[in-house]
Amino acid sequence: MSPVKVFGSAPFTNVARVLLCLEEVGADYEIVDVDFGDREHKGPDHLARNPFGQVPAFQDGDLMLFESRAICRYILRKHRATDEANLLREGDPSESAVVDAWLDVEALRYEPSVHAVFVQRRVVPALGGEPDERVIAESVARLRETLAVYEARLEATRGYLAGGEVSLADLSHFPYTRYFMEMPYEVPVFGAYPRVTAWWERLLTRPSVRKVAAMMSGGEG
Ligand code: GSH
Repeated sequence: MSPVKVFGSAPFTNVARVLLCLEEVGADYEIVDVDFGDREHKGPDHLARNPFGQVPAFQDGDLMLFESRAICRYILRKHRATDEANLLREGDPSESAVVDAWLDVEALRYEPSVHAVFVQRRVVPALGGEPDERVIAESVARLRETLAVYEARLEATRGYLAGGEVSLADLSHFPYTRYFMEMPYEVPVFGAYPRVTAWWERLLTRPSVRKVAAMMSGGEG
C-alpha cells in the first residue's frame, strides 16, 4: 500500500500537527513540498487539494482532506487506538466529547492569541515592518486568561487537559507553542503557571514531539 501524502512542509504549524499524529501512530507517510515562493499553494493543482490554497492537504488513496485537526482525527480513527495511544478516547462518548471540547479550546481560544503574537514578533519584522505592541499586549492578556483556566484544569486532572492521559487536545498545542517558547519575551508568560509548564515539559518528552520538533527546525528528526 502506498504511503499517505502530506502536502506542505514541517515548519508550517498546521502541517506539523498532522505529522505529530502520523508519528504517534507509526504510519508511513510521504511529505510533498508545496512551493510558496512560486505561489504553488494558490495554483490549480493545490487548490484541487485544498480549496483555501493552504497547507496542509492530505491524501490517502482516493481521499483528499484539508484542515489539520480533521486530518488528525482521520489518522487517529484509521489507526486503531492502543493502550499506549488512544488520543481521541474513541469508544467512550463522554470521554471523547471531553477531548473534543479541549481541542476546540485549543483551536478557537488558545491558537488565536499565540498566533497573533507569532505574527507580530516573527512575520511582521521578517517583512520589514514594526511589531504592533498593542496587539501583542492584548493577545498576551487573553493568553494569560486561557492559561489560568488550564492551570486549574491541570490541577484537577493531574495530567493532561482531557484527563489523566495525553490526548489529541494536548498534542494539538505543540506546533504554535514551540514557536512561542522560542521567543524569550514570552517564556515568562508560561512560567507563571507551574502546572502548565510541567504539562509542556511532559509533552516535550514524547518521541513523536521530539521528532517533529527536529523536522520543524529543518533537521532530519
Ligand atoms: N485551519 C487550517 C488548518 O488547520 O489546516 C489553517 C491552515 C493554515 O493557516 N495554513 C497556513 C497557510 O497555508 C500555513 S500554517 N497559509 C497560507 C495562506 O493562508 O495563504
